Amino acid sequence: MSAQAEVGIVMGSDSDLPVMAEAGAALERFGVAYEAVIASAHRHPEMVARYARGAAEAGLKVIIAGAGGAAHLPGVIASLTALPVIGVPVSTPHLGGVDSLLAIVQMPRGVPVATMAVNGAFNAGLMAVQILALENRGLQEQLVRYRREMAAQIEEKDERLRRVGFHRYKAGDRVLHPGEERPPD
Ligand code: RP5
Repeated sequence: MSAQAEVGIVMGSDSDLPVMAEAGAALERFGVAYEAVIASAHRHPEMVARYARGAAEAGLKVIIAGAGGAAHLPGVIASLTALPVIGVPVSTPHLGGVDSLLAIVQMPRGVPVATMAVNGAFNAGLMAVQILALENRGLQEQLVRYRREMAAQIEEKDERLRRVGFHRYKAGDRVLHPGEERPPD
């Protein structure tokens, strides 16, 4: 039996999947159970309302919502639940995601959405982990280790740069951030 999901990752379209999968990657890194859902605020508002209204009762503690363009999904979900909602503006072909960012970040007083950077789904996952860690000692310890790992990697990069020199330090050789996948050749 799979574990009860603590985080719901909701996206407005399957075209958001490549970006929103990063939120799942962050949660998996910390062993946090989540569910992923496609539910559009414009194309299927009833489904969004049902999901948001039932989320707390279903055992979710945090919702991550990502959408692009007229990205009303995170705000609509936030209006229908008292759970913390983390918004991920997904980049768009015409306006580069500034449209998504502004649509998500400019919430009215009283209904906040914690808005990440454009395509910042990995950080959304991390933010969810940090919220859950408030009541979970194991997650707190994992977060401390994660930060230490990042610091160690900076030192490793610095050491390599000093060793091989500015011109021989190729970006392709660079040490990856914790949780970052090496891009395909
Ligand atoms: C938004 O419209 C979705 O979140 C997606 O980012 C964007 C485009 O959706 P598709 O036309 O690719 O389904 O609602």
